[in-house]
Amino acid sequence: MTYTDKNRKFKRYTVTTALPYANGPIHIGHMAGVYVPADIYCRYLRLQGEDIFFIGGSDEHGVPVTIRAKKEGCTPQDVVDRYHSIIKKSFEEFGMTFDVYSRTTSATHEKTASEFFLKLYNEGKFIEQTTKQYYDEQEQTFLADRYITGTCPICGNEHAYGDQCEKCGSSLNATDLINPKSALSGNAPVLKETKHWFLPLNDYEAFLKEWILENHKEWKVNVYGQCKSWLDNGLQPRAVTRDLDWGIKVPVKGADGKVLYVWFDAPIGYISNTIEKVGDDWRKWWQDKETKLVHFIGKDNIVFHCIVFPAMLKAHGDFILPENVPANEFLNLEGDKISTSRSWAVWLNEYLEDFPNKQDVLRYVLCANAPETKDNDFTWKDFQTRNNSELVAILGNFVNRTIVLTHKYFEGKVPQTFELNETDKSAMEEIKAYPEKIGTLIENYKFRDALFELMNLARLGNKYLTENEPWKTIKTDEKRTSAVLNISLQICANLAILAEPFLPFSSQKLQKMLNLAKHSWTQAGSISLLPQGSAINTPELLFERIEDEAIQKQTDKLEATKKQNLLNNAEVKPQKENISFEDFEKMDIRIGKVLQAEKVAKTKKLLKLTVDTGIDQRTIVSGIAEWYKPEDIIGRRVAVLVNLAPKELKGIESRGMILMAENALGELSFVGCDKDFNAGSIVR
Ligand code: B3M
Ligand code: ZN
Repeated sequence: MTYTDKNRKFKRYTVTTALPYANGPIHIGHMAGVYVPADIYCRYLRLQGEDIFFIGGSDEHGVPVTIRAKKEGCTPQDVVDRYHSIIKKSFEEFGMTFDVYSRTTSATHEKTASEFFLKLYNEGKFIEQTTKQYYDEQEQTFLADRYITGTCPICGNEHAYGDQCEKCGSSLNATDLINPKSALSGNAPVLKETKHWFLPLNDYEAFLKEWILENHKEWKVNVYGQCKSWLDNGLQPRAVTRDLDWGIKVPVKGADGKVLYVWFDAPIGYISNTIEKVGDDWRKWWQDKETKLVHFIGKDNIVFHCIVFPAMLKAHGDFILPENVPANEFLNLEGDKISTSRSWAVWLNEYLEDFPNKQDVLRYVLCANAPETKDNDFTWKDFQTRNNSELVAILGNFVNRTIVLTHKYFEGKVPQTFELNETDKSAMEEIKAYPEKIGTLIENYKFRDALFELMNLARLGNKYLTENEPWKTIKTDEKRTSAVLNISLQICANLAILAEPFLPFSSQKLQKMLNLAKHSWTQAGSISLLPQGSAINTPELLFERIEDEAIQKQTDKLEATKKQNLLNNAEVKPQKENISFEDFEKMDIRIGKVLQAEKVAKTKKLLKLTVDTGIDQRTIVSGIAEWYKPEDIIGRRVAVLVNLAPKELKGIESRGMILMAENALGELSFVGCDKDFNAGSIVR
């Protein structure tokens, strides 16, 4: 095995994945950014026989949870109970091989995090500082940044949050907002003094600079770059406590109403979860220099895992530091930023309802398109193409052809090789290189490239089979056919082993089909994985085509979300200038009944209506054809402005106007009369 992280051999691995906030289900952005790569890494290491501990868990403190609780009218505990189990289930269903998946509301975590804080507190590692924070006098509570909204001083967006403007992306301080308002009471908050504990990050600057900028030049460019920019700008003390009633109580006197800042307790959650699972044995995973610690996270968590948490660990003194933090960039969805609050996401639980048993397809697409070096876009079209033209057409097709032919010509038994010719030998050489090629890429966190190489092995198989045409040679040369199918089956067996980290469900299925015994990673690369004469099972399709209708259903769903978001965020038009009652009285509005309706030729929008106004039966041309079919509105009662000056439209004289309500999307709806009133009734 080649070790590229500074070429150092470690005894064991501790691998962590960002603890998702338990305020919503898991979506494809989380999976592509963090969990798919981490699971590939851990499955691979296990196949290499490495000793690893793989940690996950839910982050259950913090303001996002309290906001969701407020919205839903329940307690924060209700929220985290619900989402923790949804998230945990999704991870299980997608084959995540965590050694532990726990939560930061556990008793073990409370104890571990409190003790961590106390050690630093007792050793004088914090500074106490009194600052002014926004306070809601009506609710008698300090306000977290997320609970304050106001106008962004940069772009003028009136709905910016106290920590960030989602419109222009600027990060803000609550005190930067113009016209700040409390999200709790709607009142303007006041500034009030409050005491907090700060970790003086500036004291760790020199250490961090040397540790990262000098000693970890091998970190991913995006990670190293972000660290460098933080360090170049100079570090400031950071508050590790908050005025909030949801979280771990600050375990010292005089700290009533204060809790540990969620970003102080959450990373300690990695340690607590280990303790919860393995008891006293936890130390070897966190305190032994022979252990390699790797954090899988998304780019918004870089500063916490590369700067703040290492400074905490350093301040504590007993811990190892991460060897690597292979953070990914973001995955977008159909061109837009994924957002839980705007429901712009593909949720794992919903995906599995629509695509049952297709976990590997999603794992494949998210890895093939992972945002490893830059933000990337997930589109349903690409999902379909990758399934149909890669998984089905390349991998599935090769395996299927091989197994079907083996049954056809050799009664489902692995045939003999006899003599290998030059083509076979060169195929053999190529196969031999794959385990190391793919493994090295995985060890260097290049999961996309690794997956691409796996598919190259399937491509090699397809090419080998196509060029050697066993369906032709069977008529003249059974020995040759036998050799070709043997080698093709051996390639299938190699694929079954090497695909395990990426496509665990399909790999299992394939191993079963081949009756392949359990192998380690390094045993792959050989062409004697399947003994001659051993029986293989009947072929089952590894992947199936995904048709247009299934994709259409998903894009329709997203369209509906987009529409709903537009409606939710639509600005209400400001009120017009006042008018007198006399002005209003000039309008003669009546209830009319639609007698006839037809489309106006050569127009998209117009309907020609005959309306009984009570006064007369008249023709009115109305721009509603996109929203109503003529046959559906006959007999309908509508509001008509009858004394509007007549106007010719497309050669038809229109006398009056049908009143319509219009929403933010420009959709029209009749303004009705919900009782059976006569035509001619007045509206006023
Ligand atoms: N819950 C943030 C996030 O989900 C946070 C990660 C904690 S890792 C210790 O992006
Ligand atoms: Zn802004």
